[in-house]
Amino acid sequence: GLDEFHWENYLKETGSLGAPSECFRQSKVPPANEFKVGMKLEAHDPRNMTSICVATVVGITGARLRLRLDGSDNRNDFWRLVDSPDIQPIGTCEKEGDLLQPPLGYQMNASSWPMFLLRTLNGSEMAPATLFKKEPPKPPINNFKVGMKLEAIDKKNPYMICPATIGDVKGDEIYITFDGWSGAFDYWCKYDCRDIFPVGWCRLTGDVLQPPGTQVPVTKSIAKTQSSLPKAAPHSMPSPQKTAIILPTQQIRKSSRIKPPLHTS
Ligand code: MLY
Repeated sequence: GLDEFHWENYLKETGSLGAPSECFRQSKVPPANEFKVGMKLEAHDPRNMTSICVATVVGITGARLRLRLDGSDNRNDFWRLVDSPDIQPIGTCEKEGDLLQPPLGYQMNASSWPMFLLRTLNGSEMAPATLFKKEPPKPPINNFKVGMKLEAIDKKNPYMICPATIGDVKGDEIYITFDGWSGAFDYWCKYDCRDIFPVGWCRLTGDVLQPPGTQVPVTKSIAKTQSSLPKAAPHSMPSPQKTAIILPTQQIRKSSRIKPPLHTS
């Protein structure tokens, strides 16, 4: 539709550039996702990274897997890339002389764990080793610059990948700001963080890219791209400050957050 999000238009409108793909710790060609829902694997428990647990693929989204730890509930799902070092084939743990652990919040009595493990793996489809891809190498240095655009995972809503901008750079750290959102979701991370992707990643992988928020107007960057735009009379140049784009959805979104009064009659 007309209101669909397109990076090409958006980069032009905001006078910005995507961060070069070499900046990211991601494969230039995104890894193929050949996993299937129901397959089991080993995963580090995100709530207790030292323990390795059995996980089931409960969803596929682009190059990522939606995972649920066996013996845990459905409220702690997490997402991992198929080339994440946090996942491995069933049997890896044992081969390395480790034991598969119950997840944090294992709902049953701890003494039931060995039998639970046996039953959960018995007759299950185990993801073959060939589906796990090697983690790409770290780029040697932090090459991100303030203003560069990217696609980033919203850590508070980790199924969401959203248009974002580098807001700050300090040593090996970068500040991820979410376009159109007030700042509540922004975060610092290492430049080689696996949660950030070059512009176009979602289109390539088939993952869902969220549209920018409508909370705050998107900053239009200054001067540098004006030369690349068609010549216009100086008075008709857009303001280099902020371009206010007030969409009707802003009102809808805002008001939907306010709970209506309870009617007693
Ligand atoms: N339900 C949440 C979702 C916010 C997502 C923000 N991300 C995309 C930066 C809300 O509307 O507050």
